[in-house]
Amino acid sequence: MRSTRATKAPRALTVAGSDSSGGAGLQADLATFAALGVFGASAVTAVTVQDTRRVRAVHVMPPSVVAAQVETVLEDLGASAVKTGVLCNRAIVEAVARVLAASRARNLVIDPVIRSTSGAELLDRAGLKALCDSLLPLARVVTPNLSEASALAGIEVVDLESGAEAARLILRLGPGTVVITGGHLSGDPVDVVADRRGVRRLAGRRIGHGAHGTGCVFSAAIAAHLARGRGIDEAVGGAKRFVQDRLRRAVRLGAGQRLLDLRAGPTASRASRR
Ligand code: PXL
Repeated sequence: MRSTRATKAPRALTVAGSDSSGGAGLQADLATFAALGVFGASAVTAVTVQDTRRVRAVHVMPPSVVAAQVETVLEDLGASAVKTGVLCNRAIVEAVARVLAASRARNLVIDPVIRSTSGAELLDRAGLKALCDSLLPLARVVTPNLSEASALAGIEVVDLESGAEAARLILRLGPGTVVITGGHLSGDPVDVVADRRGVRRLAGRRIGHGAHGTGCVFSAAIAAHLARGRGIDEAVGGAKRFVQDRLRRAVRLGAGQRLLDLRAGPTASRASRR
């Protein structure tokens, strides 16, 4: 009998906010999935009004609408990996956790977004607690930056030593792997990775002065690699290379932060040579 799913093509779902600038959020996630050969679906958690300078407004979706999107996509298309970004509040976190647990979603990547670079709150305090209690235990990977790691671990993360300690503490909340991204460290951006095997460092090179959406693209790229059947080390390493490559070609499209170049194929590299 023919399967109702026509192909086994890899597919991933992002549960995230819309970024009207296109540089972060679900727009960056879907572009990343496509660039890495993965079909993308999305469940919208919030609509942000923002440009390259700042977030002007956040319009939060009803939790039931978020859960319904996730459920509907997983029932029909399925997903070989799921990524979460902006989740806003406890009700959305808990609704998403419930649906993901019920559908036994695989390869869950959590980007625990708390604030935008410009300072807008994208997850409130109760939402953060719910993320720790109900979402992290389901996660294959969680990818906090330094300040998100501080919030999750409850200790100040300022260097690689405190990063390693925080990674151990976050691992106890239940995810399979913790990757603390070092982009905000002074000097070279070294990531701290913790799993059952222990804690290690992943060296990187500083490229320019960062760009809007780097964290979204990193976690989406991990999800894409997992969706394609890669192991966790390959997925994290591949995602880091992807971010570095696209950061090298970052462009200033507006008056504020640069955006990663997520355009497909040769167009992107031709444009970057001009
Ligand atoms: O980069 C974090 C982020 C994720 N998702 C959305 C955002 C931002 C930061 O501004 O707006 C929708």
